[in-house]
Amino acid sequence: VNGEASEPLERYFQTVADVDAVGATDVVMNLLESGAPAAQITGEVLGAAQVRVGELWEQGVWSVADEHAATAVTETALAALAAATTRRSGAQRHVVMACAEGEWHTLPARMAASIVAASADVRVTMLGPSLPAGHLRRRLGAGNVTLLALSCTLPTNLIGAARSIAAAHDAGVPVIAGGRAFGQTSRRAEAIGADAWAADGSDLVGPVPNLTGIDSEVPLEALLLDGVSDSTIALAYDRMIGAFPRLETMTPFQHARTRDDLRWMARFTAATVLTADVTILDEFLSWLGRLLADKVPVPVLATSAHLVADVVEPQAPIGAQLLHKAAERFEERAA
Ligand code: B12
Repeated sequence: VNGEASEPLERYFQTVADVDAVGATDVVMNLLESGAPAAQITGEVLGAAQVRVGELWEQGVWSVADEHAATAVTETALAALAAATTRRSGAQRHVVMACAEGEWHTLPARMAASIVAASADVRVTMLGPSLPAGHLRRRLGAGNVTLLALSCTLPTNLIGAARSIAAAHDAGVPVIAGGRAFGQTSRRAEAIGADAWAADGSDLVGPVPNLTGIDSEVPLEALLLDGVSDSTIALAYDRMIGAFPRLETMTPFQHARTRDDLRWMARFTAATVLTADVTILDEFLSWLGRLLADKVPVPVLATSAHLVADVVEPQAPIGAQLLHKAAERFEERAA
């Protein structure tokens, strides 16, 4: 796939944009027949196309419906690829793939799982979206599991991921964590007690990590910020309207969406408190700034982050400090 570079990606993306699942499957199967490894097709074609889908949604060019249709096409193409490459094996190793509680991005996990399933002697069980830790514990406790592969896409679901890791350790099963929420280094995964972090599904056929048995106790502040009450959000919201009276003219729908955004600020702060990794808040505020670029000016967004920090401070002083500082950095970056 490399070299003449993005050509297969462009061909594939066209089928996705046309919602042509048959064409998409053809592109993928042709690549496989011409000798491209499944992992490369998954990462550089299917995965790269999905990243582009996300960007088009983020820019408001594509609707949620366009994204759903595109994702359905990639799910079909991935299923065909997996069916063609999965090996029936003696299954020395049994990898259970699960998504953290709250996590509905299953396609990244499925991509990683299909890469593993293409190796001999590995069996993969895919447990799908948002799995409560108690039920994961029961499934892992049934025995005969070598490894839990834990996928997490949204950093706000790292709290659920921490619970999943504790459940696996309770069952004596080591955990390799992966997915977008963990970022580009092992730092966040280590912070929540994972035994290893991996960027790629192919790492799941490497050495099984030792079970460290470390369970990160989710800090109370993180839990309070993640479950921030409606009345706390309403307080920050009222102060925001007070500071920017012309926002009063927004539609009821816009008012509700704005409160949602304030809640996301508190929840991404929770993930930052949990992992002690401030890049979570930096990436989030940059993302929100891009998402709202033509609707909300940077100073308004920065001020609203400060207001959220103020209202959560009595319950979450560490988080409040982290959010204030991140709001300052956000404004500096934008200047
Ligand atoms: C499709 C999609 C959805 C679908 C998912 C359907 C499905 N069946 O999966 C739906 C509609 C459910 C969805 C919902 C949401 N989404 Co969404 N979604 C996407 C999109 C466009 C593609 C996801 C995908 O297929 N990725 C496939 C590849 C690209 O993922 P990957 O993480 O790189 O995975 C690779 C590796 O990380 C690795 N890997 C993954 N897991 C694991 C595990 C292990 C153990 C290992 C070793 C490796 C590994 O292997 C993969 C293959 O190489 C992404 C864009 C993106 N960049 O991912 C947005 C995106 C992730 N979503 C986003 C958002 C905001 C949301 C929502 C909050 C929207 C909303 N307001 O409701 C909700 C949240 C849902 C929830 N609570 O989980 C944002 C997140 C931004 C942020 N700040 O973090 C993104 C980035 C879009 C964007 N550009 O803004 N989404």
